[in-house]
Amino acid sequence: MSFINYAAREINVKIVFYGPGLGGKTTNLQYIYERSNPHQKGKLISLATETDRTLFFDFLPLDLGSVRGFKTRFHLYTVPGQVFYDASRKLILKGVDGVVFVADSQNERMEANVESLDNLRINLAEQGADLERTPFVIQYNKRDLPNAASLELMRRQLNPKGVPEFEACATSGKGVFETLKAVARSILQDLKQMSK
Ligand SMILES: Nc1nc2c(ncn2[C@@H]2O[C@H](COP(=O)(O)OP(=O)(O)O)[C@@H](O)[C@H]2O)c(=O)[nH]1
Ligand SMILES: [Mg+2]
Repeated sequence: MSFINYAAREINVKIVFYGPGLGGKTTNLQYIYERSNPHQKGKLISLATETDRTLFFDFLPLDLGSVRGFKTRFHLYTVPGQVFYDASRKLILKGVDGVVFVADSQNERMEANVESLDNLRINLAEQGADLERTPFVIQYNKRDLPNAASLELMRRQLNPKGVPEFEACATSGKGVFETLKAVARSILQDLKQMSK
């Protein structure tokens, strides 16, 4: 549910990075934050729980396009991945415009990936949203690790519908902006469709 600020001529959109604990959501956000223009970004805010942190910041990327003369301000959030933080995840998902699912490529995390994706679907449905109708991309992170599952296996388990997918190594930044741009593009397409 994007929010329009007429005075500033800005459309505010919310992007949530979802996925299993320790998959690399926070690393993605930190990488994006560090490389965003200081004049275009807000503070990096961290809400800490005992074992996990939710990160948030907003920025105004000038290269990601505008809609009908309105600039778009992106609000990026990570969710805590651990199973028991479901209430926080639900809260963070409220009013989401687009989702990046950060999957952990390590073989032994496949079950956690599947579980987290199911959890995303359920939590969206609870707020009357449908993952199939939400701008959504998948990132296969940690491709640099020797115990990474094959792309075919990951695709079969996590992306049967063939949404845009990206291989990444968030620690080096490989694939991070490609992923972000893809979800941004998909959100902007939606907005343009709605404003017709
Ligand atoms: N080898 C490798 N490690 C990564 C990658 N992305 C994140 N990590 C590491 O995985 C751990 C968990 O990452 P974090 O971003 O905190 O995961 P989150 O729980 O999803 O937010 C950290 O030690 C990261 O440095 C990656 O692409 N490759
Ligand atoms: Mg995190």
